[in-house]
Amino acid sequence: MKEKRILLFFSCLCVGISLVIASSQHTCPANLEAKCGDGSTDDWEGEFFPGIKKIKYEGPTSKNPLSYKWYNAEEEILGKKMKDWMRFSVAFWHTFRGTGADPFGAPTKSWPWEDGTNSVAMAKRRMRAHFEFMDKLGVNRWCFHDRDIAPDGKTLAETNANLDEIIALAKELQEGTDIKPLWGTAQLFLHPRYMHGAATSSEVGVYAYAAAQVKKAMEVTNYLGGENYVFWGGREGYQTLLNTDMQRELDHLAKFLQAAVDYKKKIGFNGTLLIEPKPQEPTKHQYDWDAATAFAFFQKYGLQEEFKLNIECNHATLSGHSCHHELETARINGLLGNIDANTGDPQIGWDTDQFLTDIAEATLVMLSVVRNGGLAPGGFNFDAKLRRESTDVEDMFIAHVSGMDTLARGLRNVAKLIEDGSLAELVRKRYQSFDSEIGAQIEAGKADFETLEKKAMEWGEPSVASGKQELAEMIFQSVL
Ligand SMILES: [Mn+2]
Repeated sequence: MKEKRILLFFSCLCVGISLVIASSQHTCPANLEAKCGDGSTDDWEGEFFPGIKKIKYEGPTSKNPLSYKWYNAEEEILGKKMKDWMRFSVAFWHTFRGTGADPFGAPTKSWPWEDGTNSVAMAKRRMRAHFEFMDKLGVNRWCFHDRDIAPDGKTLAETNANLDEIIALAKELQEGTDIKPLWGTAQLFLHPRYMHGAATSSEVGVYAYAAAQVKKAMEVTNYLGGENYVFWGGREGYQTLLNTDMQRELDHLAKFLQAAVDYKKKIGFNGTLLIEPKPQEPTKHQYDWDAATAFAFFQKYGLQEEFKLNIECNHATLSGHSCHHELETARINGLLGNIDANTGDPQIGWDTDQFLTDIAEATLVMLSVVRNGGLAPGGFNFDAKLRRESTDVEDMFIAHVSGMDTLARGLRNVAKLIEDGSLAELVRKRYQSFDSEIGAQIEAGKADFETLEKKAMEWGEPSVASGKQELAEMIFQSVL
């Protein structure tokens, strides 16, 4: 059934792409006065978003959809500027490569700067649009997969040359700004060669190809001043254990990650390496199931000092956890490095990657971030796409403004929770019996079973206080 769905997805995608190509003629942004390249060169001088001015903070009473109501970058909250708590970044793949295709339908977006090709010239124009978008949004970080920003060539060498050309342009566009990548990564899941996985493929040639791709992606991320490097094991997992040597695949994955650590040190890349857990999709079982599974994997292979986690809210819910659970699991183990700020749909069963707009969830997310003392050198990236039915250029801005405002509002709510203090007091009181002499002995690992049995005999039936769950919820609701 699943295979049929995937087949359907690809056939839809192909039909969609050929439709777009067949019907496409060269288009320019709406600003027709601007110089418009013919698609074969990158001599682009036009404005891609001519009707949109820089997005500004206008406060919660503003009705302007192209303004921030809660995110005020320079405002200080809990001892840090909002921009330093949030460290927002634009995800190139969703924002500029998202087509609106889903498992049942063709692409719906036809952005005015797209000419229907996957050429290097088109990649350059798209990169220019991306930089104008960041500038107007007021976001100074971005993240990318190697293959989203530059097209595949006929050979690996040609592909690397394509990537170099786009990276040179990105470097040029970054110059004189404070823009840099929050992180880079290698796309190791789209191409058919990766159908059995990359680092966990049964084919040694694929393992080597993936290593070469990660090597190059780490080099260009470092060259652009990227602060982190992410591994999402797109197809690192299995479909059936009947044909899978799970132990051998996990050993291969660990060797691959260790080689990445070694290469990072060799080239002097100081960025944090991040693993992004996900339970399933596209494989039936992904090896980085959730934060706890990834932590166990790190410990088994001695990688816990070299990696942190990039927690994605939609992946958290797919694994049967809340986003807050995954963030706290990562945080208490010293692994919270970055957040893919998105959300799933409570009724749709797959990874829908929607912008996070639930204020309660955003407040819980920000509670973990504040407890973590921030995310730096990590941050937030919007691993979120416009809905299939949102097809106006303006929607790209509105979606980001809405996602950023929701998290900013979450941060403001956390400040209120901390200032109010009653939730922390409720938790403190709940555990106060451990503030006793015997409690301290237990926590210091000095209370053996004989000592505890003596206490249990002496005390008789223990008294058990109310958990106050409804009160905790009432306090939490009061700040939303
Ligand atoms: Mn996702």
